Amino acid sequence: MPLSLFSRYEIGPYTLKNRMVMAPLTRSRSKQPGNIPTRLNAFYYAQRAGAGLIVTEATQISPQGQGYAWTPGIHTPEQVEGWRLVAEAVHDADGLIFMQLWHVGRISHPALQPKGALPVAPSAIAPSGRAFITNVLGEPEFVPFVTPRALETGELPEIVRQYAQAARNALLAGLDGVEIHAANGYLLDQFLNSSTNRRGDAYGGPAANRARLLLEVVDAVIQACGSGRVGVRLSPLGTFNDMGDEDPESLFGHVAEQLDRRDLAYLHVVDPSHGGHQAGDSADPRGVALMSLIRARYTGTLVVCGGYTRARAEATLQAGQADLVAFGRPFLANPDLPERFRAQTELNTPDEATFYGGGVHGYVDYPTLKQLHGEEGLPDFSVLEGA
Ligand code: 8OZ
Repeated sequence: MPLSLFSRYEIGPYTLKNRMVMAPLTRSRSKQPGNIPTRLNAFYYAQRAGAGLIVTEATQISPQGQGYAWTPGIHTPEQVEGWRLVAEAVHDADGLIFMQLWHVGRISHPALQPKGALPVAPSAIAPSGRAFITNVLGEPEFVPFVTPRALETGELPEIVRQYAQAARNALLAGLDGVEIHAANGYLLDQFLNSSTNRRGDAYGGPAANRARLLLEVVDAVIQACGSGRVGVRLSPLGTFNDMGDEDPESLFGHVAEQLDRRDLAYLHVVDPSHGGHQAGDSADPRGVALMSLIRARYTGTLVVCGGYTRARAEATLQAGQADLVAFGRPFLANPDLPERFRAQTELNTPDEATFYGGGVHGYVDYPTLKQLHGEEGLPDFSVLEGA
């Protein structure tokens, strides 16, 4: 059989049944108070266990790491128990699942921070745009970002320690590994990019300094989990969350080279030739060359993500430009995406209105092909309401 999305693939100690990764997707549906995963969340992930690998929604490593209402954490015993439901459900459905570890840095708001503190960042530079918080009535609200507080050099070891502890907690909950979120304008990406990092210490200035915090986190998490259970996600040229770098080729070339020395499970790159998060974002013309540079410098498993169709994913694998392809919105709306790709059949359309917050609707009620064709009944969602 020629290499395809449906060939097996080995990463670290695991064999993926296909080369389709479910991309990390924020859904803001954890139990309140406490940001705790639930049976409903477990059901959602288990529905998508046909992926070769699931990467969970971004999950905060600490209270300070939270930047959006209702996102789950992995820093309390209750959260570990909640994630255990998710891991067990995915494993029962023959899936593999890594947890994406997240500290948002400046993409937060005092309303979400312990004791109403300012969010933290490499430098005191406010992002443009708005934070997604809840008001005193617990209703969702968008409010302008504030200027964050620059972290002291002496605070960084504690953040590194929190990543390692979160990784241990993820394994304790039964997840198969972790992905360090260093993309999309959150804390580690804020350290990487020159537009958000104006530090004068060993963590600012030249690219090698700006990459230091990421590499310290990677090494600490490897110590906690073993390198074969650790992935890293980057978004070179990304503009989401008001990001930018003066010399992305040098920065991401250096990061790819450094990560290559660490025998990771994989490097996951948000394809810079795709454009950004928002519809209408245009592709950066430097994207294709930068992806080739990363592919050349990083010799391990490369996962790519960003607007891939089945056909483009197959072509990317055949051309040797990546080893695995991650799908976000297609997996969100099609729990049986691998089967649909195999059958080359129609896809459900994702409903943006139900992406963040809410319950069953727009979460676990996207039908499978078999349900659409009446070959299978719909689950009884009432048992999941309020679960
Ligand atoms: C969209 C909305 C909220 C969070 C990311 C974790 O961009 C996110 C995210 C995306 O990586």
